[in-house]
Amino acid sequence: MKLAFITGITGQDGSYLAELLLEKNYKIFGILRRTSLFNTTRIDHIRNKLHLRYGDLTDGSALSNYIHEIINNDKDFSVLEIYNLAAQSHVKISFELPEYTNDVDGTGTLRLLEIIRSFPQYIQNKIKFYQAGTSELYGKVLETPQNENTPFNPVSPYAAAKLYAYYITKIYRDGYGLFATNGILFNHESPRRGENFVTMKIVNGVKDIIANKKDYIQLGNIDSLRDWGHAKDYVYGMWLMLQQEKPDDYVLATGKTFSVRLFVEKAFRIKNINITWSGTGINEVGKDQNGIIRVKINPKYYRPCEVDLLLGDPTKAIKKLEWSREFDTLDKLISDMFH
Ligand code: NAP
Ligand code: F7E
Repeated sequence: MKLAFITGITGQDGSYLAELLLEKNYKIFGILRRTSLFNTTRIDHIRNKLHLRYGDLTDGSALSNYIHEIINNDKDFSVLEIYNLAAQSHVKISFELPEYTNDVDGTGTLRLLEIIRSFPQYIQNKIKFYQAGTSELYGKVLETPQNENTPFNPVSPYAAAKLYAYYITKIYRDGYGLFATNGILFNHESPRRGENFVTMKIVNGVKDIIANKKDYIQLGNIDSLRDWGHAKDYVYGMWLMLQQEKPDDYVLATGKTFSVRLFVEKAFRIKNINITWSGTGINEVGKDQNGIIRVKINPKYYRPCEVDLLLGDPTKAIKKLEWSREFDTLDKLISDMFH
């Protein structure tokens, strides 16, 4: 029996990964974060096939009890794949919650690795660990495009916490021989993307404008460049990473970069609205063909430090993992996000 334990199973990636692993007949375990409102909307359609209980990356003993219980109850398992996807994943919010972000995204990773290390060798040999690393590690980029050898230069508390998680994963791999792999994933989106990430905010904004629920969208820096792919393709890449004989680090990216500004234009164009820009800085606006303002700049969405340009080189994943993408253009991604 193949087992999978997914932290962050209620999130965008966790929900797609759970669907993929169900198709592959894994027995899937996951943790739910205690919140005052239900947070399972992304997995409600498969919930009866999953084994879920409350847990939190800040609570090491609860995680340990759960993982020990999973292994004790299925002693003859062939493999336990642990996908650590849980995180305070919002870069801007990490400036407001730096300690919490560090505790969850950084120390949380260490907690899981220590739990794996607490098992006898013959059990450790059957555990594979995936760490959800990020292109934010490259920060103010030191070379373009970015690949597995590009030096990191993080510029947010989120990226600093993920940098710790990246290195502690590598250290436990090199030092203790754990099967521990870092994915370095560039931005990936989907209809399940959180509403306060820029792509979903734009798509929802366009929908609200069409439905006459709002007049315009307010954004921060629209000149940053991102390499956007589809989450469904990226969770497939995560799974491939854990099917390899040896652990390693892999970049998943599209190899193309676009500005937030262009994303705005494309999202409106799908609904037959042509945006033209006028003004500069915080006075810049985007108007539709009737001269009505549809986009305004609000500096409250600026970050203390910005990551200006991300462009990934996925050659290693394509060659070694034979990774391929179904959503191979930005237009395909955006139109899927409207569904
Ligand atoms: P997401 O939609 O924000 O999901 C994050 C998940 O983590 C949710 O299930 C969330 O629970 C859970 N979580 C948050 N704090 C937690 C805590 N203290 N304990 C346990 N669970 C907690 O993020 P995503 O886009 O799916 O990303 C998945 C992972 O990949 C994250 O680690 C992210 O940092 C990383 N990543 C994402 C991208 C991207 O572009 N999407 C790129 C590179 C790396 P709730 O549902 O209760 O909030
Ligand atoms: O911002 C700009 C913003 O928040 C993208 C996370 O999944 O990918 C994600 O991090 C860009 C930035 O994603 C708004 O300044 C303008 O330049 O959608 P985002 P992100 O910061 O790139 C990486 C790889 C991760 O690992 C993270 O977990 O868009 N931007 N105006 C805005 N961003 C937001 N959120 N809201 C705005 O109004």
